[in-house]
This record gives sequence, C-alpha cells and structure tokens, in this order.
Amino acid sequence: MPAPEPRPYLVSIDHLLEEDERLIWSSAHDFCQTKVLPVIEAHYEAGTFPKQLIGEFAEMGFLGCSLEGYGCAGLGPVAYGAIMLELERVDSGIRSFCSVQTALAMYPIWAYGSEEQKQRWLPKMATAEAIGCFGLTEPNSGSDPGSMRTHAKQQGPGGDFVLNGQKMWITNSPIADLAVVWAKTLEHGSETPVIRGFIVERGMKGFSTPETHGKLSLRASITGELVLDEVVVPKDNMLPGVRGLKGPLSCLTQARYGIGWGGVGAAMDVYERARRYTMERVQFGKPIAGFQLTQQKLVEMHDEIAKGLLLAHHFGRLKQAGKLDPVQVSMLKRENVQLARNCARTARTMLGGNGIMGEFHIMRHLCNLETVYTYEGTHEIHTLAIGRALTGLAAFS
Ligand code: TGC
Ligand code: FAD
Repeated sequence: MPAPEPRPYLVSIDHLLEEDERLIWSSAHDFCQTKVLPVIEAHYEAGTFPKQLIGEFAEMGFLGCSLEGYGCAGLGPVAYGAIMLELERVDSGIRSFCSVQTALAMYPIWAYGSEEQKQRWLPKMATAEAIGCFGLTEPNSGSDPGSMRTHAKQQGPGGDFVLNGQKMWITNSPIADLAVVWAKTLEHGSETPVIRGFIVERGMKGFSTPETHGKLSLRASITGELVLDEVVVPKDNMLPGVRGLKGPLSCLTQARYGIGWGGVGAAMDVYERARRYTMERVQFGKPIAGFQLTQQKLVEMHDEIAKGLLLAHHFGRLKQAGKLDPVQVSMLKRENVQLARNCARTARTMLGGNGIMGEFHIMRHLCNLETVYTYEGTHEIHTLAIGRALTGLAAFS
C-alpha cells in the first residue's frame, strides 16, 4: 500500500467555526505572516519593538477587538482567541503588546470606567492614538498583589488623589500615554485600605516610566517601570466601577484567556518548523523524520497541540455563553503555556545546532515562553488556584 500523503494535523476545529471567525482568523494569519514575521527576528536581536506596526494593528482591528462600542470591533471570544494565536505564532512579545492594550488597559476602562473616561480614551486606544499599560506588579509584590505598597491619598477641597509608589515589569510603559495603576487608598470612614484603579497620564508631574534593559526573553516587547512620586491625579481619573483585588484580577482573566490561545500559536509554529526541518534533513542516509525517536517527538507535540486547541475552543464557547469562570481560565493559561514551552524545548533539539539560531525562530519562542510561563500569574500560582478549586483548601500561604 502506498504511504498516505503526509499532513501536519489530524485534528481541526475548522468545522466548529462560524464563517466570520474563519475569515478573521485567516486575515490575522496572513497579516502576521506577511507583515510581522519578516521583521521580528531583527527586532528581537536588537531588543526593540516594531513600533511601525502599531498603526497596522489598529487598522486590522486588533486593539480592543474583544470589546463592544467606542470604536472597538466587538468580536466574540473565539475570534479574539484566533487573533491572539496568530500573533503569538509569530512572537509572544507582539501578542503581549496587543493583549495589554486590549485586555489590561482598555478593558478596565470599558468595564469599570465612567462614561466620560470611556469616551475620552477608548476610541483613541482602538486607533492606537493612545497606548496604555497596566501597573500591578511591584518590586516587593508580584504573585501576591494584595501586598502592594503603592498608595493614593485623597486630599484638598477638590478631592484629588496623590499617588506614591513604584510598579515594575510593566509591558509598554515607556511608550504608554496612560497607565492603569492599581493602588491602595483609605476611603472615608474606613481604616482598612482598599485597592482602586487610577488612570495616570503621561506628563503628570512626578510620573516617569524608565525602560528595563537586559531582558534575554521577550526582547521584541518594551518593558519598564512606573515611578509615582507625589503624582496628583484628578479624582475623575479614578475608575468608579470597581473596588478591591477583583478589579485587577478580572482584567487578568481577560488577558490570560488570550494567552491560552496564544500558547497554541507558539506551539504550532515550533512544531511545524521542526516537522519541515526533520523531513528534509538527511542523516544516516535518510530524513531524520524517518527515525522512531524523531517521530515520537513529533507525535507528542502534535497531540499536545490538538488538546490545547480543543480546550481553547471549548472554553471560548463557554465564554461566549457567559459561563467561563476564572479558575477555568487559570487552567487554560497554565496548560497551554506549559505545552508551548515543552514543544519549544523539544523542537529546539530536533534542529540540532541550527535550533539555537535566530533564523530558525525556535530559540526565540523558547526564550519568550519563559516569560509567558511567569507573567499573568506564574505557572505555580495557577496550580494553586486550580488546587484550591479542586479541594476547597487555599495553599497560597
Ligand atoms: P482572592 O481572595 O482569591 O480574591 C480576591 C478577590 O478577587 C476575586 N478574584 C477574581 N476575580 C476575577 N478574576 C480572577 N481571576 C479572580 N481571582 C480572584 C475574588 O473573587 C475576590 O473577590 P471578592 O469580591 O470576594 O473580594 O485573592 P488572593 O489574595 O487569595 O489571591 C489569589 C491569587 C494568588 C490567585 C491572585 O493574587 C493572583 O492571581 N496572583 C497572581 C498575580 C498576577 O497574575 N499578576 C499579573 C500581573 S500583570 C501581568 O503579568 C501582565 S503581563 C502582560 C503582557 O505583557 O502580556
Ligand atoms: P514572585 O512572586 O517573587 O515569585 C517567584 C517564584 O516564587 C515563582 O516561581 C512563583 O511561582 C513562586 N511563588 C510565589 N508565591 C508562591 C506560593 N505561594 N507557592 C509556591 N510558589 C510561589 N506585571 C504587571 O503588573 N504589568 C505588566 O504589564 C507586566 N508585564 C510583564 C512583562 C514581563 C516581561 C515580565 C517578566 C513580567 C511582567 N509583569 C507585569 C510581572 C509578572 O506578572 C510577575 O513577574 C509575576 O506575577 C511574578 O511575580 P514576581 O516576578 O515578583 O515573582
């Protein structure tokens, strides 16, 4: 019997997609492959972000795509996930830019902002006239954001706030026009500080955003700090619609959902590259894909990707029905980033020495995925969140 025509995937979700989701997915794929892929390696090696693409991300409707109104595309969760997958298929740092703008900077304004804040910021953020960032992590407060020290004190007859503190590891901060900053404040009549969100604008006195240098991961993404030194923030810049840790955590739930899809994209890229390479590379007289050990690696990557994609789609439909809960998003982020990181490591071995070279793209994914494993809740923190859901026992402290 002749060997069947080789095909890269045995599982597809194409028949589960609506027509508009299929079109959005395919145009995101084409854009990322023709506009982002050709420039990404040079930016990664230089440690620069391809700023020239920001306007094109907006034109493609990527910025704020999951939100309705205010100039946003109002896409459903599966179409949003597909865009994140295609962005991260090229580079996690590029997906980071779009997911921070959408899920961490625009979402809190959309979900918790006043009508005036929404009108002022969201249309500009959708067109990339205004870039946002999200300030939660601090030097002494990472996995445990409830321990943050940044604080806001209300003062004067106008009731404006004075913010003091430092945020670190903030994606996009050096190029941001506004930062959504989470800070503790004492509300009238209470002795217990509560976390509130504030829109801090570039140009406010005492506010600076120094860039973080020396990253060996996510090099095509700009990272920095937020330094708040007696910054006077008008009281109208406080997000009125949320109080407490659930404010920032609910934004993270939106972003983590996108990362769950993004991880599959990175895994697909490294798997497809390893498959092509091993089918062409000849050692001991035949393509190395013909050896059993190589096939085992390909099969394991393929099967993990298939499961990750099915999980992302399943949770996407639950989200569309308003039934996805945060701990399921923890599971999606944890599983799919882990599988991507494992695939990148395996794929790297399959290219031998070429696996460490930038032009083969796998080492870049592998280095990026170390960050993705850690941000938006570390792998371990999501393990504990799932463990708490399974047992009813919190093992965080
Ligand atoms: P806990 O008592 O569990 O919860 C406090 C309140 O928050 C609610 N909540 C959530 N709401 C929505 N979504 C979630 N995922 C939520 N998790 C919790 C919860 O219901 C509760 O509400 P209420 O009304 O009862 O007050 O809080 P905890 O202090 O025990 O913390 C739990 C823990 C450890 C899971 C949480 O602190 C956590 O997730 N830590 C990780 C921190 C983190 O993820 N940081 C990310 C920083 S931003 C970032 O990395 C951006 S990278 C951007 C990029 O480039 O892509
Ligand atoms: P820590 O919390 O100190 O954790 C160190 C280690 O201890 C981890 O392995 C962790 O899992 C483990 N650990 C901690 N607590 C426990 C526990 N209870 N049980 C078991 N193990 C535990 N933050 C933002 O606010 N906005 C951003 O835009 C942003 N962008 C980022 C971009 C990059 C490139 C990076 C690297 C980070 C970014 N972050 C951002 C911060 C990121 O969310 C944090 O790095 C992450 O939450 C972990 O915090 P930490 O680095 O302080 O590590």
